[in-house]
Amino acid sequence: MRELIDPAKHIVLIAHEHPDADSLGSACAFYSYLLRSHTKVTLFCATLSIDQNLSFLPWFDKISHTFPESADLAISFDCGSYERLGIEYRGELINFDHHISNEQYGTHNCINPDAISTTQVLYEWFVTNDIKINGKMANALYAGLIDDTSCFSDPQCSPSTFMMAHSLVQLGADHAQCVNALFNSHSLASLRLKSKMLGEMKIVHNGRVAVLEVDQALLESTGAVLRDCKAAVDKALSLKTVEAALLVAQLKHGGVKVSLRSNGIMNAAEILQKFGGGGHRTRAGARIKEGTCESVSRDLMDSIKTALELTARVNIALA
Ligand SMILES: [Mn+2]
Repeated sequence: MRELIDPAKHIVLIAHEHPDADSLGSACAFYSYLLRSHTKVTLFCATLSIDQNLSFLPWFDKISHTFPESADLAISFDCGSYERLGIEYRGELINFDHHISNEQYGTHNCINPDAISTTQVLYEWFVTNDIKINGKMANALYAGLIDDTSCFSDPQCSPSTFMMAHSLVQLGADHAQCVNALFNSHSLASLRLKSKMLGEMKIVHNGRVAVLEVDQALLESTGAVLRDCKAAVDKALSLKTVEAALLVAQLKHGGVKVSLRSNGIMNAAEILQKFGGGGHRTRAGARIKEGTCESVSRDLMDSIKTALELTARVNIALA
């Protein structure tokens, strides 16, 4: 990897569209590192209106929405598919990621599906390559770690997760700042939306599946935005009997956005891959261009039920 990075004249770091703290945190940490050796580095994101809760990340004010023509190397972070980059670029590309569904679209792919966040993939890369992690880098890497683990509540957290957290806090990551920005800075609109969504949530399939549907009217009446829907679907999964939570949200310009959460019994990424999406075993997403909330919800419910039945049968066979 370094043989590609060292001679590059203009490197572009790409966070995916509608970035979260993992994607943007990774790109920001890498930006800090590259400033030591390179004069031309661009921090790029195709989305114009980035969640302002992420503005505590270092170099947030450096984000550019124009892809530079002179780029001779691009590095993407946390982008499971080429489409998520939000641009057309066919040059040299390093792909850092942890999605099990990653399409390996890079000319070089550095993917670890066992890593809990892309910032973990990066942290391990820095450590292996003997690269000093300064306070800014530590904070950006830590932000991605707590975002992707929902502040260490993900059952997949392992000793390596806590070792990484321990070391990043020692290196200068600010736990209070990250937690407050990512978990304690809700807008009133997002809380109103969450309460309405949970109020209208349907529990089906013997209490094993929660379904939440959101249309544009609900977003407008609460003043919330699409990314605010995430909190309710995560909450739905916390119900004792629920094994899968499905969110189907109507998009402004046609099509629907789907988010699927699983307690790990069913593979969410596998299901949404059939619908052009991807992600992880416990969290996956897709944007479906054709169809309405009802039709997509119906199609997906069939796949979810089949997957749950299949795991039940496997469990009986193993018992
Ligand atoms: Mn991630």
